[in-house]
Amino acid sequence: MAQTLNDHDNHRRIGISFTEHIAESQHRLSPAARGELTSLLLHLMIAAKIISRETRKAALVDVLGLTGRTNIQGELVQKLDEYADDIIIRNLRFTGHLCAMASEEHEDIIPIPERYAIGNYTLTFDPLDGSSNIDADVSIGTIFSIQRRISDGATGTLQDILQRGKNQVCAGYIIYGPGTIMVYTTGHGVHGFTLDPSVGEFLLSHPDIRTPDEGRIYSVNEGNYYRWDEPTRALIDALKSDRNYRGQSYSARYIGSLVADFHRNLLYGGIFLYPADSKSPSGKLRLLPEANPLAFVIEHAGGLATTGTQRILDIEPRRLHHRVPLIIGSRKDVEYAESHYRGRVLDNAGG
Ligand code: P6P
Repeated sequence: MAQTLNDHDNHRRIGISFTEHIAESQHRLSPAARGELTSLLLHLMIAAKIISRETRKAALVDVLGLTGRTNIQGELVQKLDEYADDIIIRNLRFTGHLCAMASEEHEDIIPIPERYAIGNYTLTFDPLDGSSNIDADVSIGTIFSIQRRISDGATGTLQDILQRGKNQVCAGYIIYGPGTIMVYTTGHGVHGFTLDPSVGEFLLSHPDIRTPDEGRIYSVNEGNYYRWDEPTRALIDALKSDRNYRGQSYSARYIGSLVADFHRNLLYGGIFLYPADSKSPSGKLRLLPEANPLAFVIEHAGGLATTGTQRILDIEPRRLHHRVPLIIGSRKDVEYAESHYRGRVLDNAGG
């Protein structure tokens, strides 16, 4: 007996392709849409598939690279994050959907070459975050943020890129780990897709992700402890003990790869922190290609993202590589963290 699917829920059917999911969602949510954002995302997924394939070879190439041979795979020997950056630019610039791009790897915005049409969106991305971990085969990821252009000139401008995170129309990431998983939101739920290499498609594996209201995991580089301010030290000391709003200690989990730490906490619950410290007074992570897209995802999954005193998505970007402290994850855990920076720490009763 063929399973009869409730059409309304077809877009939640495990195994549905990303292509079908995004087309159905677009039709359901904005029937008048011309499919520009859908097409943009499909081209981004092609780039992700190529990056996934190359990251799997990277370890092999590193071995080959040790022979010093400069064979066809020499192309792969170049820094993998530069490779990923190039793949994304080449696969997106011709689509006619973008007016400009910005990459963590480039000091300035990336214009669309004159030979291509200009579109109504911008793409800001971190092509391969955590790539210093690739030699140890640790999960790494691509993070992306899409905004609607606001300028009206012939080409996109920095103004189109320097928009608040709350204006994003779409954001997400691809994590290259034991599997390659793409997580995205357009503001209507957060959905995860797993790449099936035998099909060459991202298939729905995590429909409607909701992050737990409170977790049992905290993720921070404790090697920075003596560079933190007092509220940050007090917060981490509390999470490590039972002297916190939960009355029980948290487990420490820190991979040192933002997308991997974020993805685990998104699914299991918990809090990730990269606070400001005496060495990085504005924090280490970048607002536009990292904090904003992950904040957009976490908020649409029921969580929060803050600097400790300000909602990430409300921050007015001052420059392309604007850095911010980032505290992100389960709602109650982030609220508890914020209470330390307000000077009135929430107690067990959350009072
Ligand atoms: P630290 C990787 O270099 C990265 O940009 C993020 O992926 C990660 O969360 C952070 O830096 C790790 O930084 O100082 O703890 O090594």
